[in-house]
Amino acid sequence: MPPSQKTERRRIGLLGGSFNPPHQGHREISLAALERLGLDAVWWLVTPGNPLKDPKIYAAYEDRLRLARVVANHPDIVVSDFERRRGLTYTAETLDALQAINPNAAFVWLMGADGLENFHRWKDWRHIAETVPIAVFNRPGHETDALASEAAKELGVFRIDPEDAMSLCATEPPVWVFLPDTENPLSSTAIRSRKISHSLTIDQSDDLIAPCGALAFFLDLHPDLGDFRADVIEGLSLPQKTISPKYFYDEAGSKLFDQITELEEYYPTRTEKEVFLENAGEITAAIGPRAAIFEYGSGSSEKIEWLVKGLKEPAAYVAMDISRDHLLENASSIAEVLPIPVAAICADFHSPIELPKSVLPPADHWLGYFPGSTLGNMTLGAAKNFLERASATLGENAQFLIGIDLVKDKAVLEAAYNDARGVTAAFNMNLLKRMKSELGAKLNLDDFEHYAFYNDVEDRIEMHLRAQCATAIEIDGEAYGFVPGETLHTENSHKFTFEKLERLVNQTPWRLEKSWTDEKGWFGACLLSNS
Ligand code: AVJ
Repeated sequence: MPPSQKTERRRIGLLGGSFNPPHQGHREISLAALERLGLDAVWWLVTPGNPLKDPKIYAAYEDRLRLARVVANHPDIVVSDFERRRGLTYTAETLDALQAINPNAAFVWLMGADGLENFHRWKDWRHIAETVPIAVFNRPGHETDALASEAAKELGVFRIDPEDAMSLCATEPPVWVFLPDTENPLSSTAIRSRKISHSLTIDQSDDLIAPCGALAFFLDLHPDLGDFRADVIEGLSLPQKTISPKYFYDEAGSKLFDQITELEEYYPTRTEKEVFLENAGEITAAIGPRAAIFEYGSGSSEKIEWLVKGLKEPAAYVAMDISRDHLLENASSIAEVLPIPVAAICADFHSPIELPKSVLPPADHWLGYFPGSTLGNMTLGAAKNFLERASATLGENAQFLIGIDLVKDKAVLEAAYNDARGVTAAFNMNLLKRMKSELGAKLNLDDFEHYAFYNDVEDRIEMHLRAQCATAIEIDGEAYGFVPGETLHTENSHKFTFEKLERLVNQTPWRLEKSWTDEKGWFGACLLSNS
């Protein structure tokens, strides 16, 4: 690793314990560590203890956590329940887990002199000493016993002078320092007034949990999941009956969509993959080094792997999706395989999103990532607003990589939404099934048929549910009548030309930097820039 990068690593002191109760000694050690070791932050790792052994202590965990935050009372001391979240009891395991999810942090283990006396009894204590530098802070009356302890003796040759404490974090372990004068940290006032956008980890708010399992953070913006009943009633009351395509994706609908992506006729998924993989070298070169990636609507987080492999020193990957549980599951599993910090935000991209950038290692710039041609589901006005919000979220000097489905032969387009096996029809009809089962709607499924066509005035595929006879959908005692041939509009899927996309983009802070397509020109990848 080049030296410039090493100095950028966040220096994080770790103070573990039961904090039962937390007291000023914890705080003094932390303040001394911030100053003497030049740390960016200290994390207090409150250990849950063994729940089987002492359920009473376990029950008090929330109290210990809360009290620790009160006692810490410092912007650079972060109280973390990481061990409880991960179900970890041994420091050796905790360190491995923390390093795995925060590869850019320089961790140092902090302990009081009393801790050193017993250190050789800790599970895998030698592994700990080989994993992180250690700083031992004197506690009154413990100096002699601590320095005579088994661990102190065995690690004797690795002890450095207190004068060199500033270099401890950057020294390859095993290495340790004994600081004899902890009691009076010289200028804790100075430390207190220091403003650092500190750690890779905060978990002081209910909405921002960091770290969260394998994730560097999880931010819950509590997206409005929509009220299916209210939206159906409102949509059925419009002159052109309409319902948002977001209601396609319940469990059955999501499974049907996955099947659609495998269909012979449905070229977009497969062609997009081809465009991204065939041009990966050029795309990742145009993105440049040390980008942090924010994916809109990350779904199963499959498409991030198209990029990460080729990117130079990617800084982080933040997955965003509206479905909380799937997001946590998918982001957590991608976190295990990606070599960079992974985080997740539960949000709706139709609302503003603020990225907690300071919780991640610093990036050269942010890259928005929006594959899947989902931009095409929005009206042009909505797409414009979305691009504006994205520029605000990603910040100055950002890039935005978007997948768009391109205008092509009408027969190809219409076949993709009228597959021979009727999977798209089932996907569309699933909305009516949901109305029956979830809203108790009275309707006759056989009265409706799947109807999809290319509207070449608007350049879009439209999907509708069309009444084959005079019929009605009855909800809450109210009947919404259909004359024969009348439709319920369920989705728009806009198709672009690069020129049309550029016209749209030019009405926003973005400019089209570069674009790629496949041999047939069926699908496009566009790289935008707002600098
Ligand atoms: C996931 C919105 C890109 O518009 O092609 C597939 C959804 N609808 N078949 C698309 C969809 C019908 C798909 N998007």
